[in-house]
Amino acid sequence: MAKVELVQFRSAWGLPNPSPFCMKVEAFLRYNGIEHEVIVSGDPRTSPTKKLSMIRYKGEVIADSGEIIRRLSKDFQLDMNAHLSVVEKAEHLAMLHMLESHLYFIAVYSRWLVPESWEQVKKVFFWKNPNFFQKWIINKVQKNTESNLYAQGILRYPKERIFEMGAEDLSALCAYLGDKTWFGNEKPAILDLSAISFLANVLVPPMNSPMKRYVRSQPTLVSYTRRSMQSLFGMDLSASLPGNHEQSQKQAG
Ligand SMILES: N[C@@H](CCC(=O)N[C@@H](CS)C(=O)NCC(=O)O)C(=O)O
Repeated sequence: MAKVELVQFRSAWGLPNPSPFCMKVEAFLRYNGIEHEVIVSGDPRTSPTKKLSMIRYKGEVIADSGEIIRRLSKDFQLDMNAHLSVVEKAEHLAMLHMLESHLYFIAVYSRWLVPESWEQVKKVFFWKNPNFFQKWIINKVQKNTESNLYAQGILRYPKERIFEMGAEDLSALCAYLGDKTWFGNEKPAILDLSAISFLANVLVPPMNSPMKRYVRSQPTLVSYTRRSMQSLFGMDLSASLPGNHEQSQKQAG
C-alpha cells in the first residue's frame, strides 16, 4: 500500500496537534495501523481547501478530515462505524456536525479573539520574536479570523452567550457518552476520533477558558479524555487533568 503523508501543524502544548482536525486524522491513521509520515507545515494555503488537515497519497492531495477518512476507509477496506445501528449512525453524524461545525467556531473564538488566549496561540502558530512585518501579518490573520467568525455567525452573540453555547454542546456530548467506554460503545467509531481531538484541545492547552473550566467540571469527559488519549496516542495526561474520578479506572478496549 502507498504510504500516507500527513501534512499538519507542528504539535503543541504536549498534544499531537493544536488542530482538532489534524489530530482526528492522525488518530484514524494510528488506530487503523496505517503507515504514515508526518510532514510539518505551518501554512494551510498549500492545501486545496486552504485548510489543514491534508494528506498526500498515491500522488494525490486530499484535504478535509472527513474526506481523508472516507478515501482511506475505502482503499484500506475499513469502516469504523460498521458496528453502529442505523439510529446510532444518525446520532453520530449529528454529534460530529455539532463538534466540527458549531463547537469548532466557539473554540476558534476562544483561542483567537480572547486576548489572554491569543497571546498563547500566537506563540504556537507564528514566529517566536516577530519583526514589524511579521507582526503585521499576525494581526491581519487575526482580523481575517474575526471576519470569518462574523460571517459564520458566532460573533454576533455576546461573549457570555458564546461560551454558554460551548458548554451546551459539551454537555450534550457528555450526556450522549454517558457510561459508555467509547461513543462507538465497545470500540471507537469515527465520532470518537473527533471527540477526543476536540476535548484534548480544550483540556490540555494552558489557556484558562470557560470551555476548559466546563470540561474539567465533568468527570465523564475528563476520564474519557484521559483513557482515550492513552489508548489512541499512548499519552498519559494524568498530570495535566483533574484527579481521580469514578470512571478513570475504566479500560479503553
Ligand atoms: N472540515 C475541515 C476543517 C479544517 C479546518 O478548519 N482547519 C483549520 C485548522 S483547525 C485551518 O486550517 N484553518 C486555516 C484557515 O482557516 O485559514 C477538516 O475536517 O479538515
